[in-house]
Amino acid sequence: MLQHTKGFIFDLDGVITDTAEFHYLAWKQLADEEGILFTREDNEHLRGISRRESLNRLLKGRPIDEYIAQSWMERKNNYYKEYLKQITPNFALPGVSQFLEEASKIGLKIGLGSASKNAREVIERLQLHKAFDAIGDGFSVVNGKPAPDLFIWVAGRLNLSPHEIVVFEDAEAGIDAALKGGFWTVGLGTANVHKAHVIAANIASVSVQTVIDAIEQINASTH
Ligand code: B16
Ligand code: MG
Repeated sequence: MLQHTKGFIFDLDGVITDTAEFHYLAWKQLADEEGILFTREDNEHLRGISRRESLNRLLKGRPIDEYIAQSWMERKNNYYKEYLKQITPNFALPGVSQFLEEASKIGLKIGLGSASKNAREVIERLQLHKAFDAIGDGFSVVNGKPAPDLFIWVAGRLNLSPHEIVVFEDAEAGIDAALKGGFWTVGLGTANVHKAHVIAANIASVSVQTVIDAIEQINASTH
């Protein structure tokens, strides 16, 4: 069978590493200082969502002036960046670097598609930046996930079409974005990823070949 999968795009938080806890601690500090109730459960709904949209959800409809919104986001980001200093290559989730190596060995192009404006710093601290042929982050497009724009932007950088790429995501907003863009999808973890073509617990529980085979099989059965 002619392999039609030519590239992989990975989300960052929840797929390559787990920065969700740092996002939680940083938002929590801001929320506590401002007397806003914010729980770990609330934080689960911020997965894959931009910083601005996260603040809107944190405020639960409470209106604030734009200059206050900007200063709160800056404060949260400063707290978050302090946590990022702890990141070393050991913070990559299990199996990630082997998976990336395996994928590039068989000639797949590899992209990153993260909503985070800190994605480059994180990927450099993980010492994984050399594994990526293209990095799309929170600065790349105007419309973030669940809009498909970011993944389409990365696909363009990889010189591939969406139907030649598999997107790995841990968040509903990310799976929706990838499906809207016409990508193949692998949903990872415990959040709401049931719409993905293939579902797995994490990267360590799949191999590059099992993912390709599963996608090729679905593709063959729908043509
Ligand atoms: P920043 P991903 C996302 O990363 C996080 O899941 C989300 O919680 C965060 O709000 C967003 O990045 C923006 O992050 O404030 O650093 O720009 O999952 O798309 O890699
Ligand atoms: Mg994510």
